[in-house]
Amino acid sequence: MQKTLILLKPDAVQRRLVGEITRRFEQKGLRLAGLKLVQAPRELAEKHYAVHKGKPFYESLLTFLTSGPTVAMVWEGREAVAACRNLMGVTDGVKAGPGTVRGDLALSVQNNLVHGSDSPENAATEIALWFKPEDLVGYAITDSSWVG
Ligand code: YYY
Ligand code: MG
Repeated sequence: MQKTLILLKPDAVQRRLVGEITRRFEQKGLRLAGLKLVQAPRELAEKHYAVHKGKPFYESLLTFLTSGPTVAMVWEGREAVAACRNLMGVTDGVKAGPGTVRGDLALSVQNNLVHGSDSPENAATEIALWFKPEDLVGYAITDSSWVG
């Protein structure tokens, strides 16, 4: 089964939206494989957003991601990367569709509550940045044959 990294960024924690957002991934039918609260050091934020280095919003993005605790999660399931990106909505909260996390709960581009890996390859890299292999838990979900 495919895995993806989801971050509930510092604005989600500060706005007390951790439960509301986590509920959406949970109810989709994904399996929670890892969960931790992290005060990200700058070095981790730099590695996580390395692809955006040099862009005008890069420094501000790093300041944001290190400005308070982040909830890091690994979710697993069929096409987990795409399933989570669909639940999140597009980057800009104004443009994100209703029913998505960003569309329902965000108005900003930068402060858009959630990060989700954009490919299975990037998911593997990002999961390794935020989690040790032993932090991930494998277990059976009893309704998995119903979820598909
Ligand atoms: O994957 P996603 O989070 O939807 O967007 P990315 O294009 O990967 O950008 C990462 C992050 O950077 C985005 O969530 C907000 C921020 N950002 C920004 O502050 N200003 C932009 N013009 C583009 C992205
Ligand atoms: Mg991205």
